[in-house]
Amino acid sequence: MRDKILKILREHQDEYVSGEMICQACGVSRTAVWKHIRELEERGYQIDAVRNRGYRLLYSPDVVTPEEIILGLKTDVLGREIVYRDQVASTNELATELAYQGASEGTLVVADQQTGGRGRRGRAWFSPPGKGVWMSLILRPKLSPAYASQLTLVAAIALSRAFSSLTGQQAGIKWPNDIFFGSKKCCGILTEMHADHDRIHHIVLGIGINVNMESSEFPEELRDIAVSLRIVKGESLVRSKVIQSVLTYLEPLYQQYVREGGFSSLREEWKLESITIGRNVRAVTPRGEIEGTAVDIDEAGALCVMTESGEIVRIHSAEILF
Ligand code: BT5
Repeated sequence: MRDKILKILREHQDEYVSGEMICQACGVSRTAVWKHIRELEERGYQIDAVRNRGYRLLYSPDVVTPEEIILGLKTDVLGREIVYRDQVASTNELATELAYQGASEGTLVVADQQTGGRGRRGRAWFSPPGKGVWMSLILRPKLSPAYASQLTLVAAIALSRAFSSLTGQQAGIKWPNDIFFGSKKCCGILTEMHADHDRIHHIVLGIGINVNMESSEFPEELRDIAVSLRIVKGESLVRSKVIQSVLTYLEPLYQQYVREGGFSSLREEWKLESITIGRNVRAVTPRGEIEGTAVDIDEAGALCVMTESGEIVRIHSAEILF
């Protein structure tokens, strides 16, 4: 109901909308409309209420609530269901719980703040309130578990494209799960899978995006390695629009990944967004370090590194240092 009232106010932003008209459009009483208006105000919306004229929306806050994300979202599957929390330990954790409870394909879990945001291998992800997009998508591709990690690469293409278009600056993918501007990270991906031996039950695709932080708002240890879309663009962005843009770029790529059975058909597109290929890298793998030049990505998404001796090593999982 709140979504509907907000939509009406948005459509008539330059004028007052009578309480009567909202009642009729929504099929509820005047008292109910007034209650919903109060709730919107509590969430940071400024609504002018004038006797005998009605309501007018003056200001919408930068929030990542379902009503803001849904309005103007053009996807068919991704984000059609949205679960929002002001604060959560980790959206990946909550999404996993919801996935086990049967949440549908494309469900988006989003929080204003994470108190226990996670990176890979138990690392922490800085997720303060009001400044970023901390979200997880629940996906149920009918694919073998071997393809699950490739979804990280597919999502990275969408994120890199979305960020370039939102900021007007070129973003790029650092294999496998980071999006960079220049030498600094603005986004990380954490893909977690739940499967049995031949079938994916669900994948939780976690995405953390630094949107509106200033440099000084990053903790000391991140200041030299992290960046936000705002710093890159030189002005702040509306977080719900960032989410819409990411979902819009991701949906067709995700559909292609499911239809074609994995990442291989998207390999060339990935390379166009990559800042990894052609670079000298040091890959820290569970079985030791490999140094060389990143020369390609293979059909399965492994990074191909040519060592000094000319040998090509395929790296499936590693920490990459430039
Ligand atoms: C990642 O891990 O980059 C994956 C991050 C995924 C976060 C999302 S937010 C929504 C969802 N829910 C979660 O709980 N997680 C996902 P990794 O490659 O391991 O990088 C982690 C490292 O990045 C840390 O050790 C820091 O050095 C650095 N880091 C932490 N917070 C950062 C931030 N906000 N911006 C840039 N770098 C950060």
